[in-house]
Amino acid sequence: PQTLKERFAELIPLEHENVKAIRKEHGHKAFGPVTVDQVYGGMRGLPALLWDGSVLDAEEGIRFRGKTIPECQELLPKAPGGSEPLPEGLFWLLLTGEVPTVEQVQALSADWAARAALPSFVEELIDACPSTLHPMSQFSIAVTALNHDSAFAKAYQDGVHKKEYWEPTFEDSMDLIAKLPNIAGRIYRNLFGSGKLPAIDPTKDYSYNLSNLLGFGDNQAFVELMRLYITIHSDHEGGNVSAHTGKLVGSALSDPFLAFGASLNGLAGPLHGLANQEVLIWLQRMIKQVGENPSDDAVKEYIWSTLKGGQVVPGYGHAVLRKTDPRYTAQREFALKHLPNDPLFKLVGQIYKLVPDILLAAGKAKNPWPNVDAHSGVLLTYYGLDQMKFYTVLFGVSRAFGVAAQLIWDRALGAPLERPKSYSSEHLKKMFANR
Ligand code: FAM
Repeated sequence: PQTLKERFAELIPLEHENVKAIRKEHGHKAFGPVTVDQVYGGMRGLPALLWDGSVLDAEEGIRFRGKTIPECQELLPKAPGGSEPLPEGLFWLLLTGEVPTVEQVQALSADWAARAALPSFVEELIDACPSTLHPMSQFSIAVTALNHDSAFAKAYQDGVHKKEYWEPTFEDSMDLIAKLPNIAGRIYRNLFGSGKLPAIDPTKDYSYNLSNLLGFGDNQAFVELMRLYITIHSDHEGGNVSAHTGKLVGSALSDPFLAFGASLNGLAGPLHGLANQEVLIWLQRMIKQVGENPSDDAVKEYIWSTLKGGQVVPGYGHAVLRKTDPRYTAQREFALKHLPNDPLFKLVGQIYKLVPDILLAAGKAKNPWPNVDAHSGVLLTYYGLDQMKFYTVLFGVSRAFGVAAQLIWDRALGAPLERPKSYSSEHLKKMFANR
């Protein structure tokens, strides 16, 4: 079957024509005013980025190349006997906009398995990290160190023509994605496990190999969870901190390892990817205070105490979404199917019933509904992966799919260095004094 690289190479000239036509017809047209509040307020809603892989609708949630999560679950190839989409198929979709065949997905699984081994110095770097160093910092160190063998960095030094930038970027991106299970598995084993790491099984899919490296390979339901987890955490349009960071750093022609290392540092923030760890810490604290079957009043009291303490309720709210995150709903459906009676799952459902009204009553959050992080830790805990400091590493493995797909397209389309204008407050006061 045609490989991903061959199909992608065919699509590049078509996309160049598409962009040229759009800029010819619309290039001079304006979106509208940019307000001073947007400059002070984190650029909310500012039209600033282009990314065809996924778009986030405030009411509907994410669409990957126009397809909702349920549509991806239905259309993307599955593993034999599995019912969740294979992330290999999601990556093919993000990059090409097309649904691959099972054979094409199997070839991608095998290609990634063949690229999975880490340089020994990277293994030693990970092993040298103290157990007190957060898994996300260890993850970022290891990914950045992969720059050592970057095909793009080498090609650039060798004077590659800018029309060819996409090719070594593609190779680095394949290597990046392929090496994440061994990095994540090694960090997990060093912190929480023991013994020798299992070898990558070249006949199995990506999610199986990741699960196996974490010690859950023989748990079919966990492997299925990984397939769903990696699919839904992969991309969330271009403006979220980790995707936006990767794009920005890549625009300086830093290779995919340096760019994704930067993404991981953004993902490690409590308002972004670290929220999935924060949710579990918040839940455990609540259980310590009100027990495992609390009354609604006790839960309400705990939620209010969080807000009164000047903290955020982790797993709720979103900078773009204004409805329940479909990534939350997809996880809820998985839980209803696999762990309907789990006490922590029931608690998440009870909190879902109570938080939105309280956030609305508190009157600040623009979106009182749950996001992807409100549910993910509960599923992982159920299967025994209850070390919450590790959760954002799994989020990072998945987000590499979206960041890498963007980097490949950016280099293929010759995306320029990103350099927005900044102003001082004094300057703004003068600019708007008489308007
Ligand atoms: N709990 C308490 N207050 C919240 C809140 C929440 N869940 N969500 C928003 N607010 C507050 C926010 O802190 C701000 O207060 P201040 O004016 O005092 O700064 C106010 O409501 C207006 O904020 P907003 O416009 O509604 O939200 P933002 O677009 O500024 O921020 C989030 C969006 C996601 C950072 C925010 O909702 C939040 O902090 N949520 C909790 C952390 C979390 O779950 N993050 C994960 C997001 C997820 F999508 C991801 O990236 N993994």
